[in-house]
Amino acid sequence: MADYGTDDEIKLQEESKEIMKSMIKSYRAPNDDDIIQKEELWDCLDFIGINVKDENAMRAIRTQFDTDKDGQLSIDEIVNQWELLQTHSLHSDYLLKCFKKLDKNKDGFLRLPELRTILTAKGKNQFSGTEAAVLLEDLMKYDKDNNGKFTYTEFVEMYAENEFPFKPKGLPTKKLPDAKQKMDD
Ligand SMILES: [Ca+2]
Ligand SMILES: [Ca+2]
Ligand SMILES: [Ca+2]
Repeated sequence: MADYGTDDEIKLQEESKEIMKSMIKSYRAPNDDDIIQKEELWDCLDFIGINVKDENAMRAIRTQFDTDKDGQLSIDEIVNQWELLQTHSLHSDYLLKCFKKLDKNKDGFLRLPELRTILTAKGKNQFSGTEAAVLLEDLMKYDKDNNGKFTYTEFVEMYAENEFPFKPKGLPTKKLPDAKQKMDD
């Protein structure tokens, strides 16, 4: 059975996903298609245990979790990304702020040079060039679509898997890691 022990370790089995999909379908009108409309998104997510904090967090869901970029969220997109949606919803303030900070050139992706700059910036969490290179190479496993950069959802997964070098110790806070706060180039 899935382990719901901690926020950082939220996993859902394939079987559970199928159950969740049919739950959503049965909850909706029989003639509805598999697209979750904007106005029913809050309800639908709430129904499967995802409590979206605010409009800001919801906007990120509508844009970042639309995997096939067709402008809509399907039941599959929601259920297949349930763990990531859960992590996003639990930590949306922190994650969105952190992503925005890290995405220096504001293109919506975290690119390796952006991350390298953060990691090697002066501060008490400073990495050497070599350490940063090793770390980034390891993090590339989260580059699921192999395009050499991280989307928001890939970034959320990195965070969920607790392999997030930019995370402050202990519980996430709105405070950014020291390494980033002290960028004084
Ligand atoms: Ca879609
Ligand atoms: Ca960027
Ligand atoms: Ca990627």
